[in-house]
This record gives sequence, C-alpha cells and structure tokens, in this order.
Amino acid sequence: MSNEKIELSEVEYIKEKSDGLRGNIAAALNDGTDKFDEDERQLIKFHGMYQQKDRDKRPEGEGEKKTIFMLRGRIPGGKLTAEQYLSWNYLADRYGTGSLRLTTRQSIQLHGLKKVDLKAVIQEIDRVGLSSMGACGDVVRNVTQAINTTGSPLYNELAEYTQRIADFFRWESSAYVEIWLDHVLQNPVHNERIFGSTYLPRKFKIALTMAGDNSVDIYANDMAFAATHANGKIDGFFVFAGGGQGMTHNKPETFPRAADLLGHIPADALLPIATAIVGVHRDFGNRHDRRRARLKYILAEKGVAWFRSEVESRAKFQFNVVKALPPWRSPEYHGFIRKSDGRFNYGLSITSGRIKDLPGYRLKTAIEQIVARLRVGVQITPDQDLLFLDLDDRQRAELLHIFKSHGINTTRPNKLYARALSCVSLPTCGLALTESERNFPHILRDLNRLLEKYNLMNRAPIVRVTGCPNGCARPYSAEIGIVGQQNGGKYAIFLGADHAGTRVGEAVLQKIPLNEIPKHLELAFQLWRDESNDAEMFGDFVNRVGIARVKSAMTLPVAATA
Ligand code: SRM
Ligand code: SF4
Repeated sequence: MSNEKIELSEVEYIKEKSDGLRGNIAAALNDGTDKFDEDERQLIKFHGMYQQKDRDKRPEGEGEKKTIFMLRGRIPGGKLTAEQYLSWNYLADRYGTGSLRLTTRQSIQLHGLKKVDLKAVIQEIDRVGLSSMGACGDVVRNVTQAINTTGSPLYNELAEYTQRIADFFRWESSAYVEIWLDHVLQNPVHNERIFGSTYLPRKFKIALTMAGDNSVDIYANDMAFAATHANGKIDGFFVFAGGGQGMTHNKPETFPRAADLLGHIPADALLPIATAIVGVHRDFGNRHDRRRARLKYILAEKGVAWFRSEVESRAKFQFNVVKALPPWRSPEYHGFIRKSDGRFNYGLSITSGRIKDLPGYRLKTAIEQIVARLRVGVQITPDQDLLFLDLDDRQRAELLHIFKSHGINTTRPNKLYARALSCVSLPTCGLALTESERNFPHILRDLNRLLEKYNLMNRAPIVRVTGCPNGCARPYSAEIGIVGQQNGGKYAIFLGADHAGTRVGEAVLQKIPLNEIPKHLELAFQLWRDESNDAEMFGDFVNRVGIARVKSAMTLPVAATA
C-alpha cells in the first residue's frame, strides 16, 4: 500500500480557513485595488460573484486588462416582482454594462461591475428582498422550478416546496450580511449546520417540477424532484440524482451524465431525502480533484444500488421503486396563455437571455416600460426566456403596443428558436475557448435555413451552443450540442440526446470550424429526412441508426473541407 498522501485541492484549504466564508473579503474591499487575491477570489463566488476580465479589451499599456465582476442572483424558480425586476434593470444601467443576462437556471447576471460598487449593488438587491448568496461556489445553487404557465394551483404548491428547499440549503454563516450589508451582530454565525467548515466538494444543483414536465432539464441536475398529486394536492415526488453536464475534452474520466431515478417518496420525506443526498455528496465527494468532484461521479463509481441504500439509511425512508414515471414533455409558453383565473401570461423568447437595447430593437427599454407601467411580475424560464405574469385584457393590449413601438417582434418563435440555448462565453467568461452567445444568431439562421429546405421544421431539434465543454447551456441534453473545443473557433458536435432530455449525447465530430458546422449537419438532416417517418425526432433517429452511421454520413469529402 502506498503511503503517498493525496493532496486536497487548494479550494478545500481556502474554505476551511475562511471562518464561514469571511476570509479577508471585508478588508480587501477597502484595500484600494480593483481586484481580490486568489483566496478571496474563490470565496466571493459563494457570495454570488466572479472576478473576470473583459477578454475583448487589449491590455492597457504595460498593465493588465481591467478587472470586472459578474454578479448572479439567488432567485428560486426565477420569479420576480415588478419592483425586483426594475431593481436589476437599474443596477445594470447604474453599475454594469447596461445589459441584463437571464441564465439557464432562472437567474439574472450583471456583468462589468467594479469592485468599489459591489457593496452598493448587493445592498440594492437586498432592499428589494433578494440576495446573491450561494448563487456560485461549492454550495446548493439557485433552485430551479418548472414555470406555472396556466396558473395551476399544483404548480403554486410546488413553488412552496421550491422555496422551502432553497431556504433549507442556504448557507448559514452570517458573513454575507456582515460584509455586504454592514450588519453588526451580537451573535455572528460561523458554523454550517449541513455543509460543515469545508462546505460541499463542488457546486450542487437542484430542480423541482411536476412529473411529466421536463422544462427544467431534470436529468442535468445533481438532485431533482418531480411531484405527483392526488385530490388536488402534491402527495409525493419521484427523486433523481447524479445528473451533470461538465466535462473536459480528451479527458474521458470526466463526462456528462443523465441523472438516475432513485424511486418515489411521500411528500413529507422531501427534506430528509434531500438532506441525505446532499450529505452523501459532502461526505463521499472527491475533494482532491475538482474535475471529478460532482455528485455524478459518486453514482458512476459506486452504482445506483449503493447510492439508494446509503440515502435510505441516512433519511430513514424507503424509495418506492415500482411506481411508474409518466412520459416527459415541455409545455409551450410563448405568446399569450390563458390562465385558469381568466387572466393571461405572456412568454417572450429572448435569444440567449440577453436583455439590451440595439438600434431599432430596444428590448431592455420595452421590458422596463412594461414592468414599470403595468406593474406586472415576471418569471425567468430555464430556457433563458421571460414570462410576464397575470395580465388582464387592457394590460395585454398595452404590452403588445410597447413591444411593437420598440421594434420587438411579438410573434411566436418557430420550433427551432423556441427551445435553442447558448451560454455567455466571450468576452466575459474566463473559461471560454470559442464564441457562443455572439455567434449564436448566425448558427440558428443557418440551421433554420436547412430545416426549411428539408421540410423538417415541424420536428426541429433542440440546439444548444457553448463556448467550452463545461456545458452551461446543457448542450449534452440537446439533440444537437455544439461545444467550443479549441481557440480559433473550432467546435465538437454532440448528437444522440432525445427531445425529452432524458439522455446525453455523444461527440460525433471534433474540431469543426464554425463555418463548416452547417455543411456537416446538412448531411445528417438529409439522412434523417430520407430514413425516418414523419414523426421521428432527430435525437431518436440518431439513437436508432447509431452514432457511427450518422458520423459517416456527416463526414465531408476532403475537397469540401478545404
Ligand atoms: Fe455555468 C462555470 C455561466 C449554468 C456548468 N458558468 C461558469 C462560469 C461562472 C465561468 C467560470 O467559472 O469562470 C460562467 C460565467 C460566464 C459569464 O461571464 O457570465 C458560467 N453557467 C453560466 C450561465 C450564466 C450560462 C448561461 O448562459 O445562462 C448559467 C448560470 C446558471 C445560474 O443562474 O446559476 C450557467 N453551468 C450552468 C449549467 C446549466 C445548469 O446548471 O442547468 C451547467 C451544466 C450543469 C452542471 O452543472 O453540470 C454549468 N459552469 C458549469 C461548469 C462545469 C461544472 C462541472 O461539473 O464540471 C463550470 C466550470 C466550473 O465550475 O469549474 C461553469
Ligand atoms: Fe463559459 Fe464554458 Fe460556461 Fe460557456 S459553457 S459560460 S464558455 S464556462
């Protein structure tokens, strides 16, 4: 047996000695510099912030590129009152880049913030009852929830469970209120009831939905709950664990993974089971190698049977493993949807979740005016879109008028655009290898043309693009995942996941230049059109005929790639 001691990863020491995530943040805020040192850079993530560079900017003179910050909100289920939305809108103008970014986990990000302004930004979101606690870092992240398109009481009840889970797993040290809100506490909290002094080995993501509705991408979460109901009340949950997307190209020990179904539990077992699953991650997660530290690797290594029994013995509840899961679908929510109380929700498709004004397309101003004048609440969807809530007939007319007068197209997006996602990537993301959000409109335009050419739009595949393999737009659960691979704009193409989002795709082609992606996909679409019936979706087709067959069909003759 080797005596060699395996080192813990550096972040483990930083957490341990941080005194409940305080570290030196408070002092560093007043040190006159525009940035934090390494330890505090890690710790501010738990407070919801990232230290970044604008990667478009050239270094100024001999010095470094300017330091900027990204701040992400803690917004369980993505729901905001009018006042809360307007507060983010104001902050983007006052301290940020003048744009808001809706995220794939129903949150909002501000970019381009300065260190000197971080406190003021956090104090403003606190004023409207929000925070950024735990939006990033090795803790439970923003809890996502399927949106309530029709005002169903069951989804309202689900929202109570979402809030309960989000509150229960919020980190407890009083560092956040002391540092950012200047609270002076008689009894400051230094300990964590659930997480302990080293918190979790890695981020932990939770989603809730009603069984049958997979708009939250349940299989991409560390832990997820799909509610069942009887007599108009939620009576239990299907429980899933071990999903995740992040991987590293050419490191087969890292991989995306679809969550496993552990079984069904009664509603009152929710918190004990959730605590047990988080506890297994805390106690068994890899604290040496952050690339392998997510919960999914525990399930992959130890197996579902081991995991289920470990969770059962900790929670003192047994899973019902025979109850059958209903089939999944994702409800359509764009345009006006009549609610059960006679009012309407309105779903607006927002490409990449980016809310900003452009000449002739003043999206940010339009949304601001609608929310301010009509005083309507909004809900961010897991597809980076926005739902305007509870509109009466007068408000419907006014909403349409405001959008039209600001150049916003209010027709429903087609099937391709309705579900497509891209991550932020350049210029702010420090991990980006290629463009994503900024090239996304071109990619969609090319794919739109091909789907129309082959008369396949009614079966349009789900397309998601990211600027690196970390998977922030969940590309591996999409029927077409286009994943940044190499500087110089080269991407890997992943295929084979299903429309319902229950499995992950495989890399079919690697290092493809951006401008060649449509040519390869055109060949795959031709095969799909020729060899499927009118109902078979692209992902199911790829899965049926096999990756090897599709790959050989997609390989261009050498002359075509020159
Ligand atoms: Fe993400 C890291 C943006 C959802 C997997 N993600 C990042 C960072 C913070 C880059 C960094 O570490 O320096 C990105 C900030 C970019 C910027 O400039 O804004 C970033 N992730 C995003 C967002 C904004 C993408 C978007 O376009 O909406 C999403 C914010 C969600 C939120 O509100 O909380 C976002 N990230 C996701 C998702 C999707 C999801 O959770 O449903 C995933 C895949 C699911 C998963 O976690 O497995 C995801 N992000 C990652 C990873 C890979 C983690 C892993 O297990 O390997 C990283 C890198 C890391 O953690 O080391 C990452
Ligand atoms: Fe950045 Fe990669 Fe996430 Fe895109 S997928 S936001 S490039 S970490």
